[in-house]
Amino acid sequence: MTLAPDPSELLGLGRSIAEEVAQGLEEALAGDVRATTITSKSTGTDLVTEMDTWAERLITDRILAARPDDSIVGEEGADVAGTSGVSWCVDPIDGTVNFVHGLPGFCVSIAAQWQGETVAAVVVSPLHRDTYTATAGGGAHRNDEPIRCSEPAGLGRAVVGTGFGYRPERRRRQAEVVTEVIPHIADIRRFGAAAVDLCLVASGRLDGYWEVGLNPWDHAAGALIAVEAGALCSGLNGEPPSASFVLAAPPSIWTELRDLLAGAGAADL
Ligand code: LIP
Repeated sequence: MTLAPDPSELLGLGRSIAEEVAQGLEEALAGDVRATTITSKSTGTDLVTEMDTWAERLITDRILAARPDDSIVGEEGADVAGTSGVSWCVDPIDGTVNFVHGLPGFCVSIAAQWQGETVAAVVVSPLHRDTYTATAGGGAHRNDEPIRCSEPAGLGRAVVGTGFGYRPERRRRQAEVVTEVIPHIADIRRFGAAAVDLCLVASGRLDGYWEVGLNPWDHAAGALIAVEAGALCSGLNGEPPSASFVLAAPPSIWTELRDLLAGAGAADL
């Protein structure tokens, strides 16, 4: 029988790798990222830089050097089948558009999963100087200080984040949903990296976040950090976060926000 791993050990490994990669990304910004090779994936706005590829290779190499029997899935195609029961879900640069434009908010996101459940998570946002971490049952931290989600009295006081996918028709619908939502909340934000948005909910800087169409590497780490900080994070009906829907918010407004989004057709995209 395979023994369950120690989440703290997985976090230590993931964190050291994420911080190394984040430093490399910050150094790359000293040059002209837009002058390097940039290609696109699903649509012309879904960018991949040389640094995405570099970062994913480095993360994969470092994990396998330390834990050769683990599995790895990554945004840029990493797909390693292991035997240990531990799987790593990696977004080498979440918020690639921010990175290309030198805007704060891109991050390195790494989740370690045991038998399908995320047990350790790290999100490093280098330009914010923020390292968010969590282990299952061990709480969430920013730069080693414990964090908690906010406790807004109601939706009218809530600053809520969201994101837009890359397909033009979906984006148009997502923008229409925002026009339905914004009259009922304090304000809306679109920062450009799902993992950071979830960590902003965890730290109480955002009072909620939703998005449709995310991939597992976008939300795996951030969702554990949000939940460990006291937020609720799931699909619209309480199911696990998925491409269908991710909604993270403090318990005090989760249901109100869910009802508002459902009424605005946020899931019908
Ligand atoms: C992006 C996100 C962004 C979201 C996009 C996309 P990428 O990830 O984190 O916030 O709106 O749909 O998934 O492509 O930069 O890794």
